[in-house]
Amino acid sequence: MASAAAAPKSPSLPWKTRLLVSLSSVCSDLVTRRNGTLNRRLFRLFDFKSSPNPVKPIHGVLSFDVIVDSSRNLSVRVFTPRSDAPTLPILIFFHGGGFAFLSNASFSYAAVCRRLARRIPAVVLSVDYRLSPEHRFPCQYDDGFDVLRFLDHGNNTIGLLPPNADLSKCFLAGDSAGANLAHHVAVRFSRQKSQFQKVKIIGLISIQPFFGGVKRMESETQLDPGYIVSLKRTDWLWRAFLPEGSDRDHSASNVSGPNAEAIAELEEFPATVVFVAGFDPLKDRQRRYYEWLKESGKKVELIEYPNMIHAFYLFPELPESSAMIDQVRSFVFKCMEA
Ligand SMILES: *[C@@H]1O[C@H](CO)[C@@H](O)[C@H](O)[C@H]1NC(C)=O
Ligand SMILES: *[C@@H]1O[C@H](CO)[C@@H](O)[C@H](O)[C@H]1NC(C)=O
Ligand SMILES: *[C@@H]1O[C@H](CO)[C@@H](O)[C@H](O)[C@H]1NC(C)=O
Ligand SMILES: CC(=O)N[C@H]1CO[C@H](CO)[C@@H](O)[C@@H]1O
Ligand SMILES: CC(=O)N[C@H]1CO[C@H](CO)[C@@H](O)[C@@H]1O
Repeated sequence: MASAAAAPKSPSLPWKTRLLVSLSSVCSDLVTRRNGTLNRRLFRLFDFKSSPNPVKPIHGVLSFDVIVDSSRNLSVRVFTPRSDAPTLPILIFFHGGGFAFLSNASFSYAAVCRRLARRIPAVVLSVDYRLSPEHRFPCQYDDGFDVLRFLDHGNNTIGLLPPNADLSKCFLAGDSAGANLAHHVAVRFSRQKSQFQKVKIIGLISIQPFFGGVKRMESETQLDPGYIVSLKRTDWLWRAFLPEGSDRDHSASNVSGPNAEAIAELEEFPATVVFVAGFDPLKDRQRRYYEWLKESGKKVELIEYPNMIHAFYLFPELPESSAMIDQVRSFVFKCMEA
C-alpha cells in the first residue's frame, strides 16, 4: 500500500557526493584481495594526504604531528584552534576505514578534524593507529589506549597542547571503525581509571560505529549493498581484523552479543552520543548499541539522520554534515557543564 509519508527509497545526494561515494567503493574493492591481503601500494594512489600546517593557520587552525612511540610508528596529528577560551576540551579522534584503510593524514579526515577543532573549539588529536590485516586486534585498541597513557605521563604534553587545553576534559571520538575503537578504549580506560592522574574522559562521541555479528540484522540485508558499506566489504574487513579463527560474535565486533564484556559495573564509562543514518546498513546494530548502553545504565543519546548514508559527515557539501558537527559541539558543552 503506497503512503504519502513513506520513507524515500534512496537518499537525495548531490552528484558530486554520489561520484565520490562510488569512487571510494570501487577503490576499496580494487585493493582488497581475496586472500585477505591488501594492495597498499595501489591504495596509496587513492588516499590523498594532507600535510600538517604548523606555521600558517588554515581557517584559524594549526596542525602538526607528534610521535608517541617510534618503535611502532604511533603518532598523532594535533589540530589546535586559535582560541582564547579559558578552557579547551580535547578530542581524541579515531578515523574510520574498517581498521584497514586511511590515516591521520588522509585528506577528508584532516578536513573534518580541522572543522571540529574550529567549530567546538577543541584541540583535536587524530590518532594514527596501526592497520589491519598487517596488524590485527587488539593492536588498534592498544594504540588508542597508549595515546591516553602518553597524555597522562610526565611532561609529554608540554609544547603539544596549548596552555588552555584541559586534560580533565577529554572526549573519545570516532566514526565507523574509529567509533568501535573509541568504545573499546573507553571500556579499557574505565577499568584502569585509577592509573591516570590527569586524563579524564567525560564523553564518547560515537559516529556511525562499525559493529558486526554472525546473524545478519534486518537493515544489513535490506540495504545491501549500501552506499560505501556492503556485507561483502564488511565481512572482508572483520576477517582481516579479528583474530584468526574467531567469528563476528567476537566481543570486539559484537559488543552486546554472546561474548559481550559487561559494562554495567563500569561507573566511569562516559556519557555517549550515537549518530545513526537511515541509509546505513549498519543502523540496526548502532541502534542496538544505543539500547545496550541504556540497559547497562549509561547516559546515552541517539541522533538519527533518516536521509543520510554511512560516512555522510565527511562530505562538507551536505548541510547535514555541518548540522552534525554542531550537535557534537552541543554534546561537548553539555558534558563540560555537567
Ligand atoms: C595474496 O595475493 C597477492 C597478489 O595476488 C600476493 O602477492 C600475496 O603474496 C598473497 N598473499 C598471501 C598471504 O597469500
Ligand atoms: C615505520 O614507517 C617506516 C616508513 O613508512 C617504515 O619503513 C618502517 O618499517 C615502519 N616501522 C615499523 C616498526 O613499522
Ligand atoms: C617535568 O618538568 C619539570 C621541569 O622541567 C621537572 O622538574 C619534572 O621533573 C618533570 N616531570 C617529569 C615527570 O618528568
Ligand atoms: C599511515 C600514515 O600515513 N600515517 C601518517 C600519519 O602522519 C604522519 C605524519 O605526517 C606520517 O608520518 C604517517 O605516515
Ligand atoms: C551491537 C551488535 O551488533 N549487537 C548484536 C550482537 O549479536 C546479536 C545476535 O546476533 C544481535 O542481536 C545484536 O544486535
